[in-house]
Amino acid sequence: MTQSCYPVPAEWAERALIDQDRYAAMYAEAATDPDGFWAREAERLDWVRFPKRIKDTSFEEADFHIRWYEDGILNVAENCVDRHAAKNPDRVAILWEGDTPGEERKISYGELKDEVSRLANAFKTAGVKKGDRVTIYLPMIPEAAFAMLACARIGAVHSIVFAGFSPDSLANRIQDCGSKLVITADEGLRGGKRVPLKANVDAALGEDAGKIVETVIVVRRTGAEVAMQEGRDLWYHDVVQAESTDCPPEPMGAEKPLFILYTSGSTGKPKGVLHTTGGYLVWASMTHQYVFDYRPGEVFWCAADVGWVTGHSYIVYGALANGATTLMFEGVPNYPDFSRFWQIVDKYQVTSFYAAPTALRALMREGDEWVTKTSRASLRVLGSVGEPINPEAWEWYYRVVGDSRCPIVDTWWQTETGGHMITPLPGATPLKPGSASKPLFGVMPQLVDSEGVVLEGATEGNLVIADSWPGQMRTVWNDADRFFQTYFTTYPGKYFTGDGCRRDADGYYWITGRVDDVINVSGHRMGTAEVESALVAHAKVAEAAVVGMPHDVKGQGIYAYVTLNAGEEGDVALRKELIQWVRREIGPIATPDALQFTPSLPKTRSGKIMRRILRKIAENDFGSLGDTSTLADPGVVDALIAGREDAT
Ligand code: 6R9
Repeated sequence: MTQSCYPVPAEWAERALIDQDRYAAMYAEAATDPDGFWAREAERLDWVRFPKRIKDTSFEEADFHIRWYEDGILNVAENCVDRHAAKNPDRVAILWEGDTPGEERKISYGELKDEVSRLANAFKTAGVKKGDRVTIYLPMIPEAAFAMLACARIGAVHSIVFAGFSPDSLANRIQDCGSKLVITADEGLRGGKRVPLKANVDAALGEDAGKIVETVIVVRRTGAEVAMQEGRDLWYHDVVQAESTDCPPEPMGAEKPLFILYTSGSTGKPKGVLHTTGGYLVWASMTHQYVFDYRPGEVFWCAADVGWVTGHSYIVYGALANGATTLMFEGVPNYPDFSRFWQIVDKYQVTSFYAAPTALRALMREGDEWVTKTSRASLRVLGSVGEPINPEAWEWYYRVVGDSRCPIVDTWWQTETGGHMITPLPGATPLKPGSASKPLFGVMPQLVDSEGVVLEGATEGNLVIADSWPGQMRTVWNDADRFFQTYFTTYPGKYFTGDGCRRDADGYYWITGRVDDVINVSGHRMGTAEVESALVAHAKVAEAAVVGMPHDVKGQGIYAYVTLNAGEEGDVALRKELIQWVRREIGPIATPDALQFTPSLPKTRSGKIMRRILRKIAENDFGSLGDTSTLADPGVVDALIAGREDAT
């Protein structure tokens, strides 16, 4: 296979913060003198007390602990807001572009400080104290960032639930972390469509979650009429109006929780990934600066949603810690037409643009003209995140969007890692389309075989990280045991990422995708077990197995195999009903792309479903089903193949 490689352009090597030599020197220093390296990187933040203890970590079972900057004291909102407001009060912190073209807001650092302080005071008035949890269920409006920073300001722990999740998913997340306050909007607006957020909150609080939540603050976004429950629900504009803009930031220990973000794993129940204060912010700030080669004054646009980790680390925390102007877009790439992204780039003179391959593939198939009719001359760096980017989409991004001028940083990382881990640096790394390339400072990737043997040189295996880095998650909320079991027992002494990976002869890493029961739909993680439990919750379903299938735009689609209860008939109407059912239970992102009824599932004699076979059939690849002799009933395979064509 021939493979293209783009050298670092000379002008980039010259002007970039980090060139090839500097990358090598910094990588070596972080490995040999982590305390020295990370103490220096910590200087990028303002500390109430600068830490003396820097790295204190062990992945070994007997002595398992992850602590960074433990004796340091700081406040995240102070670092993301106040220190910039003091120096540059008029600099724009947030540029907001609404769903409808022409709707916009500009919030300066000075204004941001007032907004965040008022809301922080309103949280306090509502009884929120240091360490309490607040659930944020908001669309992409500046109030989402205000709410995050207001929590950070008073030491409350936020848990953002993506506004596309269902009332049930919201209720589960509220209950798991015990939020006493929920902040939401009357409705969301995406691509001209309204999302009934307040009504979803009401539904979520109907049952057990309703016993925990004391206050619901509602932002007026569309002006729709919504039910307000006396004694519980308050309008945002009423509560903040009554509050002062003076709210001293709470001094926080570096290892105190900053936020919880739920993410899918191999089991049915999403995990509450916990990030803490000091290490996370150093990591978010450092990666934002180096990976996008960010310079003050530039306009940075991360097109993710704040409901995902990418939005947390790069729309809000990393960008604002660096005093950047961050762009927040409420809408979608194809509304009102396929040119929207690039029109926004021109309108705000965006310098860095960061998006998921799924969005690029969706735009790519609409033709180049939507892109080429815009200028995009302001762009310097392009970023990709969330899933492997196929070389075809990479080349299109590079040639058509970036006019063969802008380096592409293909950033591999996870909710668990807090920020970028393996990625090119624009002034240091020759680019290979489809490869996330090289590890960042302090990141020690290894490839291991299924026995845990470390593989050297050009090879392929399971991706593990051999030592801790500051942005690493600290625990699963309320379940330290699950944290250890999930990430540190498969390959003892190492963090297991759940991803497969290839390393080429130049030491470049190529992520091949998940090796566990997680599928990546449009850059969003979905646990197959979550979809399965939603399906079996339907009265007519006996059993379900869900696998990923290749999908042109989404990367992976969701393929469900369903066995019905005796006497039920799997017809077109029921297929539709089940697909809608999953959508309602979890949210639109979990909507199955294909659903096949089958009299039984392929199981081993010990009752384990052989997903390998189900994946092959979903891929329409019947020739290489592998060994089927261990199946309890090998005949099931023929039935599955016969039923394949009725699946969609
Ligand atoms: C940031 C984010 C994490 C999973 C991860 C991997 C996949 C993310 C990628 C990538 C190939 C990249 N992934 N970035 N695969 N190349 N540049 O997406 O976090 O939602 O937790 O997903 O996404 O499989 O394990 P999260």
